[in-house]
Amino acid sequence: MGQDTFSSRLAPHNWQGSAPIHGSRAMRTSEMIIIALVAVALATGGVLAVVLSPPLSPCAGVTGATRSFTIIIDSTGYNGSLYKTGSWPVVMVQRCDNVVFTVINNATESHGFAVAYYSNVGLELVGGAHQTLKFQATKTGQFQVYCTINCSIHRQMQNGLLNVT
Ligand SMILES: [Cu+2]
Repeated sequence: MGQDTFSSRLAPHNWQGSAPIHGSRAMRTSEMIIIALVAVALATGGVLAVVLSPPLSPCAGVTGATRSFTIIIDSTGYNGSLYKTGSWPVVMVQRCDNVVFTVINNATESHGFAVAYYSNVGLELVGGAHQTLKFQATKTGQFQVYCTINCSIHRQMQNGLLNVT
């Protein structure tokens, strides 16, 4: 500010001296534009960060109970599903529970074990294998439990149900 006053006083006597006044004004304008651009960029970045950051899990900070289930696969399907009509096996948990499936394939052929939404890829178990599938049941609803390998009893291994309430 003091410098402007000094330059203004010089201006009538020294046109060269007046040049820096316009120069410094121009610089201040460009500085303001840069600051404005930075501010816009920061604001946009902030908005993008909010938009792009993944939503918090509905179970964040919630320690759900652990619910363990054993699934035996053999020539009668999942826990005897060959002899059941309707959904079988049916597993009931509460939202945010930690679900643990221990899957034991007592058959000689390979079988799959998938849970819709939670593990669509699921497990693949060769004959005699056992594996564990774990997840937190963050979403309520009814989710199909099914075999993913085209086995000899495939149709009777499509109607398992996980019920999350
Ligand atoms: Cu199958």
